[in-house]
Amino acid sequence: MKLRCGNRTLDLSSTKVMGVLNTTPDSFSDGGKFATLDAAILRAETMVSQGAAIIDVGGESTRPGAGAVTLQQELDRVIPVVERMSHSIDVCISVDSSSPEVMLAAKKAGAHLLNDVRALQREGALDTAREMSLPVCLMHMQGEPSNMQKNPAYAGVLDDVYVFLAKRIQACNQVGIENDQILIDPGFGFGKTAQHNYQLLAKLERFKTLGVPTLVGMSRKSMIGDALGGAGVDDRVMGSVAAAVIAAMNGAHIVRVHDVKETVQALEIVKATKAWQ
Ligand code: 7PM
Repeated sequence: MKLRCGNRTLDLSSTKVMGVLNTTPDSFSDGGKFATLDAAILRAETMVSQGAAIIDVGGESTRPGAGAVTLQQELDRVIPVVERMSHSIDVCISVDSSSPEVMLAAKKAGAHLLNDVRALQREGALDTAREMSLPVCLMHMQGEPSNMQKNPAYAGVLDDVYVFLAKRIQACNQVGIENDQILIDPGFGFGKTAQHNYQLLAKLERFKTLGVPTLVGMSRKSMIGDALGGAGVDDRVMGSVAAAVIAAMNGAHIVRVHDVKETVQALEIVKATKAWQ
């Protein structure tokens, strides 16, 4: 499988790493503009030097219980980074947003991939994605970040997530976004208990029949901490790398991670092993 990312093509025959670039809560438009912008670019350069094939730039804090950010806050956090990266780093740039305005501005600033945790369900998002003709990752989320972890419940998490993603792919096809422009993501941590998350990880291969590449993001999430007796977010590197390896062995094409160097090394071992399967 391949993924067009701007004027480059990502070869997804071996699992690729997407590095998470968290923009700080204070936007770049404030006094700290250059300090935090320089820091963001330095971080992106480091992740690329460690082997990240994609850098994911997000401005909306989607952590459970997070309050909503304003559109302007999101623009202020994301656009300056994408703009600077597109002129200074040779890498596939993805923008983690559900807002059509942010998507459009990000493409103008040089982004190559849309990563929408709401699977283009916001008003205008589907049409904007079609107009921009950028590849898009459609992710499953139950509820909203402010309430999604209150009491996640499914008739059957695997079937429910699968059917949701199949319907969103169909919605994209109906407006002319073809499957070679689409990725899917089960949305680990987005309205799921630890058990739901591990069922999705164990049976990740099921999503192959959707016919598009799979992206997963488990890095440093509570599903890792839960399995490690409540390990804090800074003590989840090994667990996150183990989850990335399992996902890659179970067919994931892209893993979205904070710890790029460690994950890239682990995926080399996966690649060496898969060569003989
Ligand atoms: C809870 C903890 C919820 C951490 C969300 C997060 C994903 C994403 C994020 C993902 C895709 C975080 C994430 N997670 N995009 N954006 N898949 N496609 O890393 O799993 O903070 S936000």
